[in-house]
Amino acid sequence: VPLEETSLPLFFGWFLLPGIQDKVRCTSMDFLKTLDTLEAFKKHLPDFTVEAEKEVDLEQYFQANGALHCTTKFCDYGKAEGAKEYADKPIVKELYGSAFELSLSALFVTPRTVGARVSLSEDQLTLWPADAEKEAVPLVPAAATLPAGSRAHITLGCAEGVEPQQTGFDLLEILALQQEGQEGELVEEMELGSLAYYGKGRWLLSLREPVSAQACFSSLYG
Ligand code: 2AM
Repeated sequence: VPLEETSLPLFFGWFLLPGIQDKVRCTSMDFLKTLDTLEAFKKHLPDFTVEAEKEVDLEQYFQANGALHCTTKFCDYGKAEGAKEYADKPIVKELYGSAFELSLSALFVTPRTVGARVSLSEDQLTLWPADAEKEAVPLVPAAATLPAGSRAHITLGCAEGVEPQQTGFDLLEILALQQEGQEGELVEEMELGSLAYYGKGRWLLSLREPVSAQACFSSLYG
């Protein structure tokens, strides 16, 4: 009996190749290292942490978890809604194991998560589940009106006790503010790009040069 008929994976997604994982981790570390030394960050620190601390070491604050990837469909071994339908899609079968170039267009930090925004191409959107943004509506109501692919991200770290899926919700919140016309408060032109503040401890660094990341479309059984 083929494996696919006995069980479904934990999730499908694009898995970054090892070399580019190191590069993305380094870029993220550099960003965190710089961010927590900025006066603007210190000024907004009370939005970031409820504890009456004067400083926070962001590299310690976030815990990294496993291989870097961009989840397309969380299947939970078949228990998640639409898991089987996704796994059975001809395009998923056809492109399974293929190589892709993901475009990482921004880094973001919130009191809960740090992540990279992935800007999906038309081809990549064919693997994006139709309901990915809708699923987030109970937590981020404006997600209903955001374009498909808005939730696409790579989790780079989570604060203690925070689930990785939070990263996508945090990204959607920032994109919803942008859609409402809030540009964020431009804080600083950094080497990597422009840093803007969106309130409530939410920071977005729009990369001057998007990072192109080679990735394989596959799944994880875990
Ligand atoms: P992430 O995509 O934000 O990193 C295993 O837990 C992977 O599946 C993680 O990468 C995680 O989050 C993602 N994940 C977990 N639960 C999810 C859910 N309900 N919806 C979408 N993705 C989920």
